[in-house]
Amino acid sequence: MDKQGLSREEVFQELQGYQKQDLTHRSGKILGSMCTCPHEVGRDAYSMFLESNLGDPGLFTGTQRLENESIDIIGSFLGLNKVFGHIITGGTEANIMAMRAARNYSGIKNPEIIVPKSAHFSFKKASDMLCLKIKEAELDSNYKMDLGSVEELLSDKTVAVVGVAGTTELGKIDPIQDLSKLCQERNIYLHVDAAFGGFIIPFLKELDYDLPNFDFSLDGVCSITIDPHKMGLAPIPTGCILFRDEKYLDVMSIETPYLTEKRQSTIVGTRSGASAAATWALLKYMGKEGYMALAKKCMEITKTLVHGIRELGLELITEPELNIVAFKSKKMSIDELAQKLNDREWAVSISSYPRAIRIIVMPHINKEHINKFLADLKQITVNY
Ligand code: 0PR
Repeated sequence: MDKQGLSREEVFQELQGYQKQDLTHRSGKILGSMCTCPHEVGRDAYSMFLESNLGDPGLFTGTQRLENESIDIIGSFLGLNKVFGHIITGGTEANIMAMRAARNYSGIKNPEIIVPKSAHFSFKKASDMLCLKIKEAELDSNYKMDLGSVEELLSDKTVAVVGVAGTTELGKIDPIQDLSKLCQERNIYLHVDAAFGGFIIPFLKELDYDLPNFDFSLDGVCSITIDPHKMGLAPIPTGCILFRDEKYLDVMSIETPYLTEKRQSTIVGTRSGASAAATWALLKYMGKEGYMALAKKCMEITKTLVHGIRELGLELITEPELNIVAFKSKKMSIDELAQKLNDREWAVSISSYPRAIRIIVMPHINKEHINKFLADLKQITVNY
C-alpha cells in the first residue's frame, strides 16, 4: 500500500483506465450473459440506499418496508399474495437458502436432493455446503426434467425436488405442474428455480404466450428463486427467495442477541438495503405493463435471431421457449464457431448439454445488434 493516498482525480482517472478494459452491455456484444444494463431508476434507487444494512433492519425500518413490499409485489405476480422471503445477492444464495430450509424442515439424516441434469451449478455448491447428496434426474427429448426419472430417484432420504423455470442453458420450463402433484402426494418439498424465468414467464403469460404454470398457484411449490438482477433490470447483486410459509424461514433462523432483530434466517449477515430499494423502485416504475413490454421486445428479437439462424442453414438445438437460443453448425465445430465469433468481438457462450452456441437475448440486445451478428455469422459460415 502507498504511504500517501492519491488525489481523488488520480484515483478516478486510474479507475477509468480499468473500466475501459471491460466489455459493456450497451455495446450489444455481450450475447452470453443473463445480466444486462441496470435500469437508471434501479441504479439511482441503489445509490440512494448505499448505507442501509438489512442485516440489522431495526436501524433501517424504511428499507425494511421496501424489502417487505417488494416481496409482496413479487409474490403477487407469482401466484400468492402473502409470501415470505428476502431480497438477497442472487440466484446462488437463493437456491442455497431454499435447500437449507428444505433440509432443516425435513429433519432427515443423510439427506438427498433431486435436481434436473439441467440445473444451475449453484445446487452443487448447496450440496457441498449443506452435506446433501445430489441426484440428477434425466431430461426428456425436449430437455425438460423427466418425471419418470424423478420417480426412480425418490427415496425416504429425499428432502427436496428442484424444478427449473427457465433453464440456464436452454431457457426450458420443467413440468412444474406434474412435479407439484408428485411432491404433494409424497409430502416432499418442491423448490422452483425461476432465477431467470421469474421476471419474464408471468409477463409473457399475460401476453397470452402459451407457457405452463410454474409458481405458487401450484399448491406443491414451497419456494421460488427469482432474480431481479436478471430480467428484472436491477443492479447486481439483487436476488430474491420466496417461501410459501414462514415456517421455512423459521427452521433456519439463528439467534442474533444484540441486533435489533432477535433472529435471522439469511445466510449473509450484513446485507445490502440498496438491492431492496432498487427492486422496489423498479417494480413500481415498470409496473406490469413495463415488464410485459420488455418481455415482448426480447421475444420479438429472439424470433428475428431464430429466423436468421434457420435461413443460414444452421441447426437450432430446440425451439426456444424463452429468450435463449442455442444452435450449431453441421460443418464447423462448436469451439471453432465460437472462436470465429469471438474474433469478431461477439461474446457468446457455449452450452454444455448439449454443446452449442448459446445466446441470451437480454434487454440490452436490440434488432440492429442481431442483424450485425447475423451478417457476421453469414460471413463465417457461408462458403466454409
Ligand atoms: N439459477 C439459474 C437458473 C441461473 O441461470 C443462475 C445463473 C443461477 C441460478 C445463479 O444465479 P447467480 O449467478 O445470480 O447467483 N445464471 C447465469 C449463468 O450461470 C449467471 C450469469 C450471468 C453467468 C452473467 C454469466 C454472465 O455473464 O449462466
